[in-house]
Amino acid sequence: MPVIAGLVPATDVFYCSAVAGKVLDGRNTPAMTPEEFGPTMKFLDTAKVYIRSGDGGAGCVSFRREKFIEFGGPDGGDGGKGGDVWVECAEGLNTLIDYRYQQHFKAKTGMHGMGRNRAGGKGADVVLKVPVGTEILDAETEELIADMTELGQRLRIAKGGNGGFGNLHFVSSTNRTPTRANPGLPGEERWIILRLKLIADAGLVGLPNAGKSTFLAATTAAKPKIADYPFTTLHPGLGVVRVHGREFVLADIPGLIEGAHEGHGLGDRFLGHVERCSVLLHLVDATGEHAGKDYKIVRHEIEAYGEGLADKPEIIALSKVDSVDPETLKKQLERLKRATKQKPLLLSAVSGAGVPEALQALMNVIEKTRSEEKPSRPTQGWQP
Ligand SMILES: Nc1nc2c(ncn2[C@@H]2O[C@H](COP(=O)(O)OP(=O)(O)OP(=O)(O)O)[C@@H](O)[C@H]2O)c(=O)[nH]1
Ligand SMILES: [Mg+2]
Repeated sequence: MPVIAGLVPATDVFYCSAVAGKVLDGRNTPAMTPEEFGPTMKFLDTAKVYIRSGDGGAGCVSFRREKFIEFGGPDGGDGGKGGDVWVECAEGLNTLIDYRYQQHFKAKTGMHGMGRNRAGGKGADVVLKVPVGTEILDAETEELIADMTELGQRLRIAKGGNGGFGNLHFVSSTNRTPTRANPGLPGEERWIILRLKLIADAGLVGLPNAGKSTFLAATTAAKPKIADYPFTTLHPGLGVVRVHGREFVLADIPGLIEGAHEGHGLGDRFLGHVERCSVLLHLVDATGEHAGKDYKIVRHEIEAYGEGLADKPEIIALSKVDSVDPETLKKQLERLKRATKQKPLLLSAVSGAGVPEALQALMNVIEKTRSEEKPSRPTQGWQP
């Protein structure tokens, strides 16, 4: 069974990709340190892919002809089934970058039937390995075919054609020597869209430069790029936060600006990566011009994006509180309070002030969601 996508090493941090050659050769590469990935990080969260399952093999027309054997008769075998196309949630993948290099996946045709009643073999399947959190959509209708959310989850998305019957199948009381056999059935073909929506418990949102990546770096082992200019983060990053022995996954996405839903800045498509989160941490820069207005800009974009994001629990925090004087801090806090109608947290990812409180607030919401999602225990045990 050919394995398609190459494996990208799994790390705590969201390092996707990179050394194209290493990824492309389709082998599991040895674990690399984040440094080895180098500056040319590549991330791909949508890919359009053509899939085709294999045709069935043709049935065979054959008659037994042997010296000294008087009554030979038909002995054409059936054709083999065509190969299927599967998608599988694979470990160690966190990007769809492999699908930039290959977009066509075809399973093999079934083997034809043969004489002496030999059936053809099944065509080889093809397996598309995808990271956890990948949605499979029909490219034409955009209908959701599957949501791959669990490791090892496997789904057949195109069934191979059945093999045709050989002439042995057509023997009847009135026709002892049928000379017909069926061709195999054709396989299915379609274009599909793979869309990765990362799986994280909490998501960071805010304007560019709000300190999102700094917060991720301060609270997890992730090492995102941090700099004093907008759009430092160009693709999402993940890290694991540990709070009092419990863990949750935090996602950092590129900053949003006014009009992001119309494509301004980097657009709002990265919001897809916080769609599955239980809670959002909205950071508002205390050194910004007007904390209230800044909050409303991002909030407006979240609402314009839709997909239920605006209904998610949101924890609001004024960030970078270490770099403003008390008077400005008070003013910004007042503005933010007025805009949000709640009491925001105050934090500084650099000094660490307010960070434990923010993490605890996130953890509380996540724990609540987890306990609600826990399946109720079966009341009766297994019985034969
Ligand atoms: N003094 C101080 N500076 C901070 C703090 N948090 C972030 N910064 C600085 O603010 C700048 C922007 O920080 P980033 O973490 O890159 O901001 P971001 O929100 O990830 O920005 P984008 O990725 O562009 O959306 C950097 O120069 C950081 O060093 C903080 O708590 N205190
Ligand atoms: Mg950033």
